[in-house]
Amino acid sequence: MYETIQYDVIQQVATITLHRPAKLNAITLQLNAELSKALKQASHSDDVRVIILTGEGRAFCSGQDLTLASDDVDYGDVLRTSYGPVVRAMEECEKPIIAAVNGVAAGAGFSLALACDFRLMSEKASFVQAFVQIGLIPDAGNLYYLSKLVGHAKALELSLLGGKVTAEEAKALHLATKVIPEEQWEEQVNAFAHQLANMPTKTMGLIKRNLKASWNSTLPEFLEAEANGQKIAGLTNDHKEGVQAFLDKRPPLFQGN
Ligand code: T3D
Repeated sequence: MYETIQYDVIQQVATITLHRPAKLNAITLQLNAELSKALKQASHSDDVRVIILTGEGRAFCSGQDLTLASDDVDYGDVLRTSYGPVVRAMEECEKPIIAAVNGVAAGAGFSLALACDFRLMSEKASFVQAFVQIGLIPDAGNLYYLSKLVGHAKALELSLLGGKVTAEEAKALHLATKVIPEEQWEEQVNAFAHQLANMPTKTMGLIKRNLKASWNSTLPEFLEAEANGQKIAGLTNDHKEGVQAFLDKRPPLFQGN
C-alpha cells in the first residue's frame, strides 16, 4: 500500500517508519503524500491509541531530498500542497504522536520531529537546523514549533547559524522528552508508547487541543475553551473509571473513550 513509508499497528500503537534509508529517509512528494495518508489513517482508526513516527536505518530524516532540487520548482507551492498537509494532519491528530528520533533529523526532518508531541531521542541522534546552510528559511512549521519549545532567542540562534543539537543538548533545551541509550532503544520506545496507549486517549486529545488554544486566546476565551473541554472529558467512560478506580484503591483500566 505504501512505498516510501511503512505502517504497522501492534497493540494499539501505530508505527509509521520513513523508509528511504539510502538517502537517510529524505523527503519526496510521494513520501509526504503517503505520510499524510498514514497519519490520517492512524488518527481515524479505532484500533490505534498512539502513533510513533520513526526512520529506517541510521537516520530519522534528512529533510527534503536535495537530489530533486531544480530551478523549475516553486517551493511555495511545494510547501502549500505537500508539506502543509503533513503538518496539518499532525496538528489535527487527537492522539499522542511520538517522534522516535533514532538518528539525525535535519531540515524538514527536524520540522517533523518538532510537530510531534514527544521526542524520544537515541543517544546517537541529533537535530540539524540545516536550512540556512543551503540558503533557505526553516519550513514545514519548523519556526512555529521551535520558538514555542525553546523560546525566541534559541530558535533564532539555531536557525541563523544552522546549528546542530546533540541529544543531550536537546534534553537540556526541553526539545527531547527523553534520551535513550542505544542498547535500550526499542524496549524504552515501546514501553513509553504502551504507557500512553493505556491512558485516557480521548482526554489526552482534549488536553492537546486545550494547551494549543492557550497560544492565541485571551483569558476569557481560554476559560471558555477549558469549560467546553472539561464538559466533554467529564462525560467520558475513562473519567468514570478513573474516579471509581481511585475509590476502589486500584489502578484504573482506561479504554480510551
Ligand atoms: O524543496 C522544497 O520544497 C524546499 C523544502 C526544503 C525543506 C528542507 O528540508 S531543506 C534541508 C534539506 N536537508 C539538508 O540540507 C540536509 C542535507 N544532509 C546533511 O546535511 C547530512 O547528510 C546529514 C547531516 C543529514 C547527515 O550527515 P552524514 O555525514 O551522517 O551522512 P551523509 O554522508 O551526508 O549522507 C549519507 C547519504 O545520504 C549520502 O548519499 P551517498 O553519498 O551515500 O550516496 C547523502 O548524499 C544522502 N543524503 C543525505 N541527506 C540527503 C541525502 N540525499 C538527498 N537529500 C538529502 N537531504
